[in-house]
Amino acid sequence: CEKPDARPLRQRLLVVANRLPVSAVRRGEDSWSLEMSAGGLVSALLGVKEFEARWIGWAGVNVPDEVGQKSLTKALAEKRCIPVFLDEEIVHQYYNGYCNNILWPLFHYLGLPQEDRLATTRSFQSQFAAYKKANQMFADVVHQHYEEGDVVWCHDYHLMFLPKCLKEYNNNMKVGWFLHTPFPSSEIHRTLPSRSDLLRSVLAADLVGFHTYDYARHFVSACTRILGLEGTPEGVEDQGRLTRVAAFPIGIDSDRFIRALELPQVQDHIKELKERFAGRKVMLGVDRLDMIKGIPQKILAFEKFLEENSHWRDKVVLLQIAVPTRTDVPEYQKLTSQVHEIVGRINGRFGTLTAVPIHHLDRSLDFHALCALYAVTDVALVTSLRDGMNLVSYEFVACQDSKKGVLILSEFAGAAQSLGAGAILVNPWNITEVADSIRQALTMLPEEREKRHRHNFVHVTTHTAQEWAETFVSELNDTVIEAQLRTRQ
Ligand code: ADQ
Repeated sequence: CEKPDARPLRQRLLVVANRLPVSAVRRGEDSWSLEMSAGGLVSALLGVKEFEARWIGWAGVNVPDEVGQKSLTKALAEKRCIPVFLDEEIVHQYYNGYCNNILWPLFHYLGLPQEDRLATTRSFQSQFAAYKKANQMFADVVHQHYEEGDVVWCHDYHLMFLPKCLKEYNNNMKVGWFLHTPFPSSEIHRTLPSRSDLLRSVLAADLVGFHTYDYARHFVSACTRILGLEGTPEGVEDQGRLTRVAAFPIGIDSDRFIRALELPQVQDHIKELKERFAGRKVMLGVDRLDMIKGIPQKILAFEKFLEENSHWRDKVVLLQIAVPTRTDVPEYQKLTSQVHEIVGRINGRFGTLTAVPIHHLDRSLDFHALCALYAVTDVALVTSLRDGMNLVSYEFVACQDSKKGVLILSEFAGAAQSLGAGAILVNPWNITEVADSIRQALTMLPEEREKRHRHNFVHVTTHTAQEWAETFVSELNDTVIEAQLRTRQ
């Protein structure tokens, strides 16, 4: 039997992400309630048996006092989570500012905010300084908990400075970095005042991963054009040191969705939904309420479809479920009002006393309700203007093995590269094209639906989240071994 202080036999994996997979709510001076959130990354890593994963990140709460910090650290340790404490000012400048106001829109081709176009503006400089400071705070916590042999996997655009900070602590640390958003064309990246600093610090990692080959290619060409470094088929070379760059498309825990469909509570939900929408085809959109998701474009395309196909008006309903995010940011508030206004107008125009064509919910659904909705849907609509991958399209496919519904998918989502052969691909900016694809999807013959669904279902159930995580980490281990062999030669 294992001694309590024995070192684990499995390799330790330190997963560093801006947010921990746990939300903490303070109940008293030293008491906390913790709720695990089941996002894609969490379920990916829960399924990986080969490694012993620990999480390092911000718990999403401001804990200014030492008693609170100690008690939260203790409570989180039971969930294998290690907190990074960020104060309100840092969160404002680093998270709301540099991450969400600058990097997020830029990486999704929405450009830089007008007032930040010049590198000299105070807000840009102070936000970038806070970004670097926050990344250093993450590095300090990693350094405190690091043990020789650990693998450190840094996630996303919030932590582009982290690989450099970690290697400054310990050049032998195995460091991987993965981006969940697109990496834009080098022509876009070069508009960023801190473009070189960010690229250089990401390059300090041993392995850099993206969802698609295109994003990896954009990153390599940004390094060659902006930094003047050499791009090779393996990655980017700088003075004899290679940073490996590759595509690792994420997946979902498809079994979790498929199993959920058998549960009595999900079956009950399915029955209710079928009764509620009997005689009408169900179209579904599930998104965070973010400008990258193209929600207004989707709804306008649906309006155009109703306009041009009057016989469908009382035979189809669009359910749009949108979780509000970043609600304190003015652009997001504007988007919410815009969506409400369009939905109101269309319902006023095409609704009857007994039915409306669009049901729009501004909230999150629990997992079981979401699975039931996916299962009863005839046509799912994903119209992202840009999206790193888009897991909603995967989740829909996983829940459709009996119905074999149709997926309409934006060609600007990473998922278009994996589910493109089964989905109807659209340019979400082209409202006429999306409206036509809605008609095509609603009238598609069963054999065609079956063929398309089969293609996507096989992909979603074989390229899972677990496979994604295992492939990335084993590639990182191999990359470091190869680099060591190269230096010995
Ligand atoms: P997101 O932009 O959040 O992720 P997505 O990949 O679609 O986008 O994942 C959203 C997740 O939230 C899904 O698991 C979905 O079920 C859930 N969700 C969305 N709306 C919901 C609602 N109303 N109720 C309940 N759950 C809801 C970022 C990138 C993506 C990339 C992922 C993973 O922007 O491009 O695919 O990370 O790398």
